[in-house]
Amino acid sequence: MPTAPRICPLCEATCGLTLTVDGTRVTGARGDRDDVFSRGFICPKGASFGEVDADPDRLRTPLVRKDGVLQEATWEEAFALVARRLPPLVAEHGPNAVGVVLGNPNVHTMAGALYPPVLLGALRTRNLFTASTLDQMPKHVSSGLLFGDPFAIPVPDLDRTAHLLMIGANPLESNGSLCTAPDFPGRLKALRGRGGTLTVVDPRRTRTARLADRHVAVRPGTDALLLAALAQVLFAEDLTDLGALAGQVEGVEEVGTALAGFTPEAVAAACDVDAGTIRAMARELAAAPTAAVYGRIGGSAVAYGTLTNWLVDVLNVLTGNLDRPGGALFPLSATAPAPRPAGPGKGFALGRWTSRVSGHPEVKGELPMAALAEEIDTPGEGRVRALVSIAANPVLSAPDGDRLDRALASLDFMVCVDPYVNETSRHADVVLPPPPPAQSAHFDFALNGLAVHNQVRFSPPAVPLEAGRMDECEIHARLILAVGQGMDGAAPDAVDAMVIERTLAKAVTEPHSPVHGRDPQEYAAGLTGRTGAERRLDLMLRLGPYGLTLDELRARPHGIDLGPLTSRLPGLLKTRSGRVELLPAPIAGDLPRLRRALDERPGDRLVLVGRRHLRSNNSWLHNITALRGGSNTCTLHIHPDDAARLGLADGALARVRGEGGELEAPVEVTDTVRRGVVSLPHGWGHDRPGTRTAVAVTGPGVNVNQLLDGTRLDPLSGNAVLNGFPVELAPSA
Ligand SMILES: Nc1nc2c(c(=O)[nH]1)N[C@H]1C(S)=C(S)[C@@H](COP(=O)(O)OP(=O)(O)OC[C@H]3O[C@@H](n4cnc5c(=O)[nH]c(N)nc54)[C@H](O)[C@@H]3O)O[C@H]1N2
Ligand SMILES: Nc1nc2c(c(=O)[nH]1)N[C@H]1C(S)=C(S)[C@@H](COP(=O)(O)OP(=O)(O)OC[C@H]3O[C@@H](n4cnc5c(=O)[nH]c(N)nc54)[C@H](O)[C@@H]3O)O[C@H]1N2
Ligand code: SF4
Ligand SMILES: [Mo]
Repeated sequence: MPTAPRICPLCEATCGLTLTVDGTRVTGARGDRDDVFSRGFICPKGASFGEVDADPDRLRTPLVRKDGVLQEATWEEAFALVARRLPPLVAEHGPNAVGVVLGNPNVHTMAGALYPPVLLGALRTRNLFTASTLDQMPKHVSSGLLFGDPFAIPVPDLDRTAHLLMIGANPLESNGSLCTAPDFPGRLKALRGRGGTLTVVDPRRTRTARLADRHVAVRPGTDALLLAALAQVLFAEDLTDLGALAGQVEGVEEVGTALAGFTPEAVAAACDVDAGTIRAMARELAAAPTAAVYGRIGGSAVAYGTLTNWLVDVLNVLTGNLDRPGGALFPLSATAPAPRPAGPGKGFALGRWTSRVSGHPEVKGELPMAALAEEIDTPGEGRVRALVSIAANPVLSAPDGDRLDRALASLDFMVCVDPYVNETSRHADVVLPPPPPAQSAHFDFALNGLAVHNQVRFSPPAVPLEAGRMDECEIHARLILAVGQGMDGAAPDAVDAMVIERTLAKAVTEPHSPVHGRDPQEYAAGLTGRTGAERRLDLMLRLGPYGLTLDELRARPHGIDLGPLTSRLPGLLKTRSGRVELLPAPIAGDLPRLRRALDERPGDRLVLVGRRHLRSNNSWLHNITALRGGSNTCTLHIHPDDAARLGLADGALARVRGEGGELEAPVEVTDTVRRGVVSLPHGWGHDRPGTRTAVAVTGPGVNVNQLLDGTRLDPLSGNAVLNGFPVELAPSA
């Protein structure tokens, strides 16, 4: 049977797969042993690529609402309806009347990387909501403030570090995040194997925690206190050593002063971690020949998310580990802009405008996803009346899905780019379905910039596009043409030609550009690629730091190794000072809130945290039979002591109440979760009417985010607090 290489789009690890194919059908998937990065690794999700690809519930044609019902339609009808409905709404109510929602899979498609910025340029709306404010926005804010660039995200140098301090991440289930590393488990084992050490901070004894030398079962939401105390010990015991960073960082002493009150003794009770352990952790971090501090969802989607993410890099700086091999380094992807000469930049501004209803500050041009419902259902000037939603299911992934569900039903118009009719897209007037992944080309624009090793790979479509299907890049381009002004009748490639023209017009004027002084039209004519999207990729590669071309990538189907991560300071800094600004004003302004947390104690109150399962992926893989069952279920984890105190038996139903609502979930008594904490996974609750996911509705689970009302946010980033919020529990009647 013929085979085809394909990068897996199902998580951030970006493993290379070898698909066996039969016509347009994928009959099998195995790890590609020749892949320069993943070297044969595969997980159960990747192994189910064929089932994911062939899911019979994937839409084959666009749907258009007729007589209140979503019905099959032609592409022409679907885009014509968008063109007829959206522009008049904008003309009447202004650009902010159209909201845009961008979900997680956009980071896993070429279309999702290349077209949303163009769409937003055409719509000129300030109502942009993305999965970032349910996820990593605190990291963007921290990086924006520290380095002047919200996308300058250091990743732990997994393969060379001697000590890894991991905060609120569980890569044995998630396979890693903001740290692209195929076979993360193997890389952690290799760290231990070469004599390195791993500390995991997590209120649950996860599979990752079980691999660790030290597991610290912190009280949820208190990591900022814990990390502040680690920094305090470094200052107090004279253990700071900036190494090569000295002279490139300002504000070090000021951080020492600001954190002086966060002694291990002062934070111990709030974190429920004894002061001796905290001191030992700080000394280990300082003593390690190289070390990296790394945090993810458990340190991000929390009340002090930005402070936690800031402290992660403060610790990397104070121990001299930022930007050095074995520490936390900035990757350099093949499509990144070629490095500029070092010097001061424009810095990073927060809150250039605020949301209409609650006055949330914008961050990176985005408003909090948790505020989407109120922007739709609160009457008044500037209300969101129509929505373009691409690869998102916020009814399940964002707080208070019931309110959002009602809000979506009230919209004047909604268009979704999504392969399924699910909890969110069931409200659409038009659904534009992308083809299954095997029929799409693949390139990791974003994830290569977060990878623990510099490399580049391109997958052409593994199988031909089925008749009647439309490539997702073309869907996005046609959507832009349908909503944009003045491009009526243009072919979709015109969108790409326009982007190429603009990019080159600027690049030819830049002295450090490889195309400086060239004729833009002549250069554009020489780009290769089957499609406009591929020609854009070709251009980005050529303008990038390695001067590659798409043809070179095509000639190396298992990828090109671009070498280990290297130091990138001071060139990548874009702060106004041209240095790392260790104590930015917005951070200093949020520290009093953290000081108040020193005195907070939950008492008997339970708090809830999330969890992920290796065979899940947020809300949309529950329709794949091969990935269901076993331990991949929506149960409430609770410690035996808490279960006994509350009269909850294993397997019984518990009633869980939170600020946003109530639900009932089966109890799973387990001492892997610490006392005072319960855990429910997210992405479940597939029991709403009108969806077309036949497997997901059997055993739908419950929507944990219904326990939230959308008001708990990290104030600096607008990120939703999805971990460490209070709940009340009782046996179900
Ligand atoms: N309680 C709690 N809630 C959470 C989290 C948590 O830890 N706890 N995690 C949060 C995080 S980190 C994230 S990223 C969000 C994710 O939340 P969302 O961004 O809403 O992502 P998904 O739930 O994965 O939904 C993805 C949608 O994209 C569609 N899709 C799949 N493949 C494609 C494709 O190739 N193209 C297109 N156009 N669409 C596609 C799916 O059908 C689905 O409708 O959830 C957040 N919600
Ligand atoms: N199999 C699978 N893989 C995935 C996904 C998936 O849904 N399934 N989703 C993908 C996405 S969108 C993302 S963003 C990544 C996320 O990647 P990770 O962050 O590695 O994912 P989680 O498994 O949610 O790990 C978060 C951990 O934080 C812990 N935690 C909760 N609250 C706290 C706290 O207050 N403090 C500390 N220290 N820990 C806490 C939880 O117990 C949990 O073990 O995973 C990606 N990969
Ligand atoms: S680890 Fe992620 S990228 Fe690799 S096979 Fe599994 S789902 Fe795919
Ligand atoms: Mo995420």
